[in-house]
Amino acid sequence: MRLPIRAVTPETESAEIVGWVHEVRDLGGLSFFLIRDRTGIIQVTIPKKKVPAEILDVARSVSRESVVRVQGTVKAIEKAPGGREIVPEELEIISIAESPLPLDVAEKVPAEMDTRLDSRFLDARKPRVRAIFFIRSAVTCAATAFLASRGCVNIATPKIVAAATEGGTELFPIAYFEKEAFMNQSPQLYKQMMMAAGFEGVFELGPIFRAEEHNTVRHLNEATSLDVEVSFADHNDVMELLEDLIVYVYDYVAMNCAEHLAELGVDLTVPAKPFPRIPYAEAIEIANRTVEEKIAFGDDLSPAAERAIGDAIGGHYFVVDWPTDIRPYYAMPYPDRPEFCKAFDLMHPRMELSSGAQRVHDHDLLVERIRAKGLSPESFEFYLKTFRYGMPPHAGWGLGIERLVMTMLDLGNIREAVLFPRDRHRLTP
Ligand code: AMO
Repeated sequence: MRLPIRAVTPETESAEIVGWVHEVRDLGGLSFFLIRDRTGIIQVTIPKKKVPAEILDVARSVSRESVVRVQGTVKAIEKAPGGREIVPEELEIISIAESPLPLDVAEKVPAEMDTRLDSRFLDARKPRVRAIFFIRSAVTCAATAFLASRGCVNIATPKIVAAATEGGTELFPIAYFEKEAFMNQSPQLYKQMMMAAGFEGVFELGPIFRAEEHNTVRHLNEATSLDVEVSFADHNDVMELLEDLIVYVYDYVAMNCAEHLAELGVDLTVPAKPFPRIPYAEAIEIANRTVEEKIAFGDDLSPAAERAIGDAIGGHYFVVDWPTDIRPYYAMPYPDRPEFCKAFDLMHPRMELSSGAQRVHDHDLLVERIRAKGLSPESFEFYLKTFRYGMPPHAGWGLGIERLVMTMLDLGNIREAVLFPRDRHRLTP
């Protein structure tokens, strides 16, 4: 029976393993292979004089990254990875790999990001790259389990839609029979509609599509968002929920992904609660102490401003109390100072991770806000309708999963945190 490579120890007497040929070395009388599966690497040693001729024939014809099956005797040997090796009694090539490889999985030859992404399946065989995606899996599993434990219902909403949510720009139009349609920018309208449906708490983990022209290390044209909406809650309630989630997920990864973190050389520090809440006006003051291009009241925070504030704070923080004019129509203005609204951004010192707000739940005010943004209430009728038959007050947020993983693991490029990135220039694989 096949054993995962990690399960083969110096005490194992005999083992069958299946994996990819990571490295081949020939030292005259001895051949060495390193065989890799998702659990680890093992050395296979072939003493040429002691093994049957068939094994030698197979060993000579095998290429790097081929899939092989090895059945043999396990021996303790100090210098080998894991302190053990296998001397084969059987060696079988299950699937031969062509040579040369488009990419060096053993990472002796470094590769550019584009080369890596062109052969992502090979790139993902690298233990370091695999570690990122195993941690990403832990992050999304932990985050969704956390939200379910807080009573939120897992929903799925359409990605083919008729209207923009985050303003009229940055939409991908698509051909949808005889109608005009778009790829959805955010589940915003749908998650709010489920508050009208009485679900009280919902979450969705899914793709968002942004036709942003800029090509940066922190933007994708298809990203993954964890969206949350909660009824009878205000912006403070959902900020607390978000900060609890971040701490829970960091904790979970620290406890369950030690090996993958070690593979990446990441010493994970779980952020401490509560994260500072910094009013927008104060945030621009902090930024303007050091940034060259000053931020005027009513401007969005530039990447330089975000860095400056991040350096000053040194950890996760919220920017709260934003000017109503620069937030979407659905953000609730403060009743006593309507030029500010109950919107927030969750920031990592390096970049924005999440945006959210208490929402406008009053139909007429919402229509007014949509108009004030120069949008037409008619195109939002399917959404506005849900505000006319009993809509509870509600609040929520959207959290970018790639940015969460990128900042958690200190990755230099958001493309490291997504298997098959979609950016300005990349549509395959
Ligand atoms: P926003 O547009 O700020 O808010 O998006 C929420 C979060 O999603 C991530 N994100 C992206 N990540 C990578 N590339 C992109 N192009 C990209 N765009 C967004 C970010 C961002 O903070 N409807 C609101 C959320 C809400 O209010 O509930 C929204 O979509 O991490």
